[in-house]
Amino acid sequence: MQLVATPASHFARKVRLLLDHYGLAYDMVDAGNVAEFSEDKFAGNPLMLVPVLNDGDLTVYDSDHIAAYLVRKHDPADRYGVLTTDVRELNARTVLNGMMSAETRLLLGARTGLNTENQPFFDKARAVFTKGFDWLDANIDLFNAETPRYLDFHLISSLDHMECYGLATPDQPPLRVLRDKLRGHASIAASSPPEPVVYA
Ligand SMILES: N[C@@H](CCC(=O)N[C@@H](CS)C(=O)NCC(=O)O)C(=O)O
Repeated sequence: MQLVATPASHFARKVRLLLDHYGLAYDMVDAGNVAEFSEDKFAGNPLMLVPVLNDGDLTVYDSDHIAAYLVRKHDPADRYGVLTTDVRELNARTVLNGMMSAETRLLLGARTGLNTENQPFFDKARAVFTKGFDWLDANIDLFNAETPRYLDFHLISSLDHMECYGLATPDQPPLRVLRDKLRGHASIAASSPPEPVVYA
């Protein structure tokens, strides 16, 4: 299997955490600067986003779609709760995906030369972090620091990425405790984002 991603990508990390917890081997192909849009960079994904999974003849786009594909193929018992139909858990997934998109908006805006300060479009992205942290704190019972599941992989991928790029960090003590406990698992720490890459 081949995962087209970047070492710092938060959307890719939740898939990598699942692959790692299953002990599935894969090669990571670094897509480099995802703000660029050369045709072949994204393994045929017309949305020009990573991650993309290549598995034999199959190509799978989108992190949650890839996660569900891996579960159906390798873990019918769904040990990490990827195929949940619980409405609150799926709301949490939606909130986290929205926060992660806000991260991308700010980073790629700045990376492509936009001034992201005092601009309503980017101010709204930053407000998503504040409101998102409040929502996560109010729904903290959905997470499990002792035996992490896909939702926990999702949370730590977002929080670590935000911090790595200096975007935001939660003030809520329970959320910080949860984050630190998740970071304490060697299986999670192993894929922590590297120092941010600065593209010329
Ligand atoms: N819904 C997609 C979002 C993926 C995404 O936004 N990936 C970022 C990198 S972490 C990206 O490729 N961004 C390029 C862009 O927004 O142009 C998923 O879950 O895989």
